[in-house]
Amino acid sequence: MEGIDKNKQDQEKLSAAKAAFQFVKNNDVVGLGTGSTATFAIEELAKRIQAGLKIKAAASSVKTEELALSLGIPILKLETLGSIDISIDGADEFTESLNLIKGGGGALFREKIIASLSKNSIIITDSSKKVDRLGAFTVPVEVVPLALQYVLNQLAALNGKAVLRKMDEKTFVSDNGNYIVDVDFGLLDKPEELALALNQIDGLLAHGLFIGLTSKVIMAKGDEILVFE
Ligand code: ABF
Repeated sequence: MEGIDKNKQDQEKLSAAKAAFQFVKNNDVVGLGTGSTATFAIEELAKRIQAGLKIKAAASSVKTEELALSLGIPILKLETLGSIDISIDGADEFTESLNLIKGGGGALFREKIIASLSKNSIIITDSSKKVDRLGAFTVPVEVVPLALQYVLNQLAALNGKAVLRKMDEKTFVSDNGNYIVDVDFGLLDKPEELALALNQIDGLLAHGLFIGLTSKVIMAKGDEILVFE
């Protein structure tokens, strides 16, 4: 990463995570994101529960659920929840208009369900995630395996350069048993239009463009906290 070392970046992630807790109230149902920034928030939440905060949580991935349970955070089943009071998650890129690319960690579908259920969807980031235009980070899409070739055809028709995600030389499989395809569409002039086009593709379960789902982005930059809403 240019311009910021990992320690400083982690410090910013932690500061952004702490700043999000001014919005968490007793008895809230809290949606928990996935990724290294969300992990800072989950660890901070555990400390606040030990100090007396009473909340219940919903997890956006198996990894997050395991971490939360190991830290004593009570977890509700996502399928039982009609709404979530507040969610705290990271992002791969965001713009000042609160559009995001998410899914670098492969948890985009559950993250999107949590964001969609949330009355207050808060994104926390270090200063590397803010961009003028989305798209330097490829757009992850989650694909039902039997539809892979069909979806690849449709992505090519949208001028996307698609790469099937691998991990340790094996095809990456999401928590939902699906593939993740990372698609390079170049820098996006109209992310809203691309999101609508991707929504039309059968077999494409979810994509990492989060448009109009975010209440605020809390970004730490050095010692400063910047809030975009
Ligand atoms: C999740 O974690 C994802 O949507 C996003 O891909 C990723 C960001 O990871 P990190 O916080 O480690 O940069 O929020």
